[in-house]
Amino acid sequence: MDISIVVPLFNEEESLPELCAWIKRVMDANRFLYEIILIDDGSTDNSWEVIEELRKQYDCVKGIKFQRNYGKSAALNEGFKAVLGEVVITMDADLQDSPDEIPDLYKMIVSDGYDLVSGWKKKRFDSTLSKNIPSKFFNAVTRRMSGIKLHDFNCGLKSYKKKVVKSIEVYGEMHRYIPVLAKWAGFKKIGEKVVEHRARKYGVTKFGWERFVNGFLDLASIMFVGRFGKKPMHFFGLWGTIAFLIGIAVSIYLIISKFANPEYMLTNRPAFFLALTMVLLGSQFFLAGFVGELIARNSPERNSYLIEKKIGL
Ligand SMILES: Nc1nc2c(ncn2[C@@H]2O[C@H](COP(=O)(O)OP(=O)(O)O)[C@@H](O)[C@H]2O)c(=O)[nH]1
Ligand SMILES: [Mg+2]
Repeated sequence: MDISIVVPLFNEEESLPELCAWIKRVMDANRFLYEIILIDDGSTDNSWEVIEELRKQYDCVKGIKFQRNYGKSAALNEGFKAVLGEVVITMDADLQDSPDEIPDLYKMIVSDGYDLVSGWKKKRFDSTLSKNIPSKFFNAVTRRMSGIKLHDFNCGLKSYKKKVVKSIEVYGEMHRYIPVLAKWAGFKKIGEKVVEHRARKYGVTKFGWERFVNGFLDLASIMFVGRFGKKPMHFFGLWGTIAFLIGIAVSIYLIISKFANPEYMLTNRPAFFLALTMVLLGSQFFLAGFVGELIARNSPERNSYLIEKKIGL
């Protein structure tokens, strides 16, 4: 199979028939062998009934229905487990992403050798204040933190080598950082393609302001887990040592100056509180590091590595 199209969705009953018909048109024109995996994430409208109808109509449509709403990341993760195609395309169900982009995204993976290609909604048809401006800021921060040069991390339209999606685990709200997850998993050839973005035709947007808070917390955990997940002490130990040493240095200075000026009250001096805080903070960091190490040591994941190739085994 050439292409698996993974579509996570939540309450998109009106868009689905149009989406599938359009995908089919594009795929047939290019003679691709393909499947469409629709993941209904506990929709409260008739999305699932629509998917069942579509299944009767097209053989290539497959569906997964969650008991309740788990979020876009969970849906993508389940979809990724099911895919059979050599190239995996994810797209939104709301017709804001155009299936006409699929052939080019496919080509970039198979001919140009990209591991992952992310769409870039250069011209965006969403509200400027609640989407476009926050999104620029969010992308700039993610670019800095991850070192990946993408303009639009959270574009729903992306293509992947099958190996990439089978190597990563998407949970929480991590769907925004799939390129970062891919990079941590060792896939470095990450590309970008300007894609057409369209105004929402049916239904309403499902992502409000909470996505900012959750989004940045997730970025923090992703960076931490990626870098220090298997060796937490390297993080806590370093900062613990720095804080502790600063605390000790200030304490020594205070003791010396107490001998020099015995009439000077220690507790009246700001440096005293600095020393106190730093020593305590340093010890706390160390404790957190040790606890982190204990947890990492007991984790079933502690020795799981992504092995690229084996020979003679
Ligand atoms: N699985 C799943 N998909 C969702 C959820 N919320 C939104 N989506 C899908 O994610 C895509 C993008 O959502 P949308 O509301 O259009 O976000 P926007 O384009 O950023 O305004 C659409 O296909 C939605 O159906 C959810 O909770 N679970
Ligand atoms: Mg949308």
